[in-house]
Amino acid sequence: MEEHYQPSSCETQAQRYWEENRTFNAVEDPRREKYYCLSMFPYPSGRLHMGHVRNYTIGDVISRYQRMQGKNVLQPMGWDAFGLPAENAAMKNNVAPAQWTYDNIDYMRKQLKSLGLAIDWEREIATCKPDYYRWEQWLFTRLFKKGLIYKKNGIVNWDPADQTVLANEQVIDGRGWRSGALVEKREIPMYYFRITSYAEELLADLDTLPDWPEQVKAMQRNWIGKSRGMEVHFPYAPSPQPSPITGEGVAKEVLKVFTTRPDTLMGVTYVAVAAEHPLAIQAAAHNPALQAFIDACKKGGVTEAELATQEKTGMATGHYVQHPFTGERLPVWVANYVLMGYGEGAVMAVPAHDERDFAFATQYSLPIKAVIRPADGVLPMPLTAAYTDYGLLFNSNEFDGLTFEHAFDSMAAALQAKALGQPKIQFRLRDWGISRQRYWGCPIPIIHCADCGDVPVPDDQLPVVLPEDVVPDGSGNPLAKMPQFYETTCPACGKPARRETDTMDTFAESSWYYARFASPQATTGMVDEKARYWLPVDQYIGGIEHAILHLLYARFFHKLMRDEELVTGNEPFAKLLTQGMVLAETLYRTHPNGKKEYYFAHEVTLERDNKGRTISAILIADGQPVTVGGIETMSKSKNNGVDPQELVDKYGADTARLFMMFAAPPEQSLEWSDAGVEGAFRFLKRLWKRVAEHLSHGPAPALDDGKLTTDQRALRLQVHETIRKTSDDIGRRYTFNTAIAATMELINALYRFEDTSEQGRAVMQEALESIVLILSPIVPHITHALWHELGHADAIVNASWPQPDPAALVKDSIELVVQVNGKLRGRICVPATASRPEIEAVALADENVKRFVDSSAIKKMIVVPGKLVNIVVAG
Ligand code: ANZ
Ligand code: ZN
Repeated sequence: MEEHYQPSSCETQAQRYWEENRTFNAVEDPRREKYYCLSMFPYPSGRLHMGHVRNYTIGDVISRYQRMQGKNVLQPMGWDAFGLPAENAAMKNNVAPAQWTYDNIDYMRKQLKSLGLAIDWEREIATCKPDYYRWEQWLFTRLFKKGLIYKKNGIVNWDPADQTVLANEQVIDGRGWRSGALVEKREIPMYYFRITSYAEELLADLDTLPDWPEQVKAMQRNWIGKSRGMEVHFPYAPSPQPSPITGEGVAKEVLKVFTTRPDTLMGVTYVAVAAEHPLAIQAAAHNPALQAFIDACKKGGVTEAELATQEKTGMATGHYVQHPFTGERLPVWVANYVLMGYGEGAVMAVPAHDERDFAFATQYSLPIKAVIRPADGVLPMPLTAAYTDYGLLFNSNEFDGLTFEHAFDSMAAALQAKALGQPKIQFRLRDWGISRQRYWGCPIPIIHCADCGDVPVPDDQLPVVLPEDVVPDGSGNPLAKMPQFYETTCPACGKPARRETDTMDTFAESSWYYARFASPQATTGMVDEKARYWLPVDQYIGGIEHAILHLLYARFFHKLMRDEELVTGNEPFAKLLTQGMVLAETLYRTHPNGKKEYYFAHEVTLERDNKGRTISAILIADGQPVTVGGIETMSKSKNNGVDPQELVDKYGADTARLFMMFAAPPEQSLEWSDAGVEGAFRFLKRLWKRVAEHLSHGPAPALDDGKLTTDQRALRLQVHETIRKTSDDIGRRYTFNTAIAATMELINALYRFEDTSEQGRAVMQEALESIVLILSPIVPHITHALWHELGHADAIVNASWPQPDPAALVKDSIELVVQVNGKLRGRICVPATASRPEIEAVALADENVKRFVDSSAIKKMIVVPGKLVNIVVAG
């Protein structure tokens, strides 16, 4: 055996062995329990970053552990290959997005392989390949025919200089990121997935996922946002154009609002509509001031956060509606705090009981009418703020005195009797717009025919192949300038027709890749019957940044595919782990203009204290100090990223993996530390050395547990306690760090154990084998080598997880707590075979116990075997 640990040769050999033996190729076997472990696949940006390494190491440890449990494990890998960065890189370097993407994939695949991940590479998928996206197109056509995909106008960011649609992230301070031109909003037709049809199920099924983090489920519930409320109709008289609606005369039309507080209905003093509401548009037709106000509203942000913080402004339309019960005339206002996309795009405003309405009414001197009071008192009048709690109704005629629940039912009945409203469940979730006016994505399989309308591409014409040799120039979608792409014939009538040139949101591809991995080469469908064997994913691992959209869309797709009878079960991911961020210290100088300039660690000389913490830093270039900033997420903009490749090149993949798993539990953030990396490397060297030292005494004889000395038994006890503890840490709790800590303690004990007798070596052999097995999911290369050195012909990757030996776990001595009158006063250690009087004697001899016990006052002693001694004293 080599005297010293040499990571690179260990790693090459182990990886070659796995590759030659196709060790990780997953084959369906109904007789074996399957385990599908999936880490979120990467976007092929060019190089792996530390977040990837962490994510994939966690998945790998879990996969390898499950394999050692005898499960039939599938761990696949692929590429989320469509998307905007490829187009940006294409423009910058004048290379086609396809070429750029495939080159990146080749490089990153090599990097992933160098990490020694137990991946079935024969299942690799790249979502930009026609054999993948053809099935997405196929599903699209099915859903389109079912009405689960439909077309409507949507609003996009339009860059008038570049004549192109911009993604939200391409709009910086209201201007196009390349042109600097002021961005406009444009309405264009787009396709939408009717995800709202599944809102109820997407919400309810969260309760069937006990192994998802509560936080993620809460975020999803919030996003889906179910509200129980009432639709209320406010009648108004339709006015023959162009005279304004007056609210007088015969009220034939109704303005609908959605409210969660129908109990406040008698407190409505005005009605507010969104700037895009038809009533607003109608009223503005003859009111230039109102039109100007509406235009100004549209310029503002549309996100909820922006709406919540912006100043509330509004303008009266001059129109009125009638209160559904009293017939009172209520003014209609346009208000910027009303969203067109929610409910009916209109609200019944109750300033006394809604904060936004209160602020608005105060600003525009609109009446405030209180109708809800606390159950145990009265409202302080005049109101200085909205009273938003539930309470009892007053000022509400026949509804006076009712509680919220009773008022809800009574109002519902009264409204329904007049056909002016009914209870309604409202979701915050919107339908998913998937049209993107971009090149590098999956073409939407629709053909536009002047006679037949939107015709889905027939199956035998799929896939609609995206040409791969295109270099976009930033001015509009290149597909729309390629007649060879868009000129086609109508599949229905055969006349010339135009192919859709929009591509799909790339969230579509990542919504079903988990299923495709079950049968990645299937040529007859999205998946084949193998999906029944592998799905659902038993363990899914990825970043918390995907807690809402990606996971919601994937859950939605699973239900869509289930309803197409492609998969079974209601959910794609049985268990979810969201790993924490990788952080590192920042080094910077603040320039006089306030800007920070960040430095790489290699540009400075660091001085550290004995705990490895940085105390000061000097820039090598000029010898002057640099500020040691806080610990922040590794990022390009802060120059605090550590390149995993450098780490692997310098120490090997095992050190990188060990450090990642030791530095923090997977769900917490992980602080980068060079000292920690060196510590991980030293530990592996120590392990290697201990095995080499042990083997230098020749092969160990068989262990005979009847012949062990006390010390030998003590070591065996620690070995088997370590097995028991690490099984729980790795298998159930996923606290890989504490498992590693336990093996470190065990190695320390092995260094203290210098017994080279026959049985001493037998115990040592067992201890080393156990450590090597326990660590093998975490550091698979070094353990591959050590396992062979320890005398095993078969590879460790085929070995089973070690089992604790109950006989070894029997303790020679046990610890008992000693109580005096029920209070904990000491701990004693007695032989496991000690008799009752012996235990009592040891308890009474304990120094601390003696301070609380006057032996003449002892009334009785209770001994609970294996647990405690309670001494009852008088006084
Ligand atoms: C009257 C009322 C009185 C309201 C009151 C609240 C308190 P959630 O819980 O999110 O469903 N609303 C309805 N549609 C809106 C829109 N398009 N834009 C902005 N706000 C809208 O919220 C429902 C409440 O939000 C509704 O109940 C409505 O105001 C408002 F004391 O109606 B409420
Ligand atoms: Zn046609």
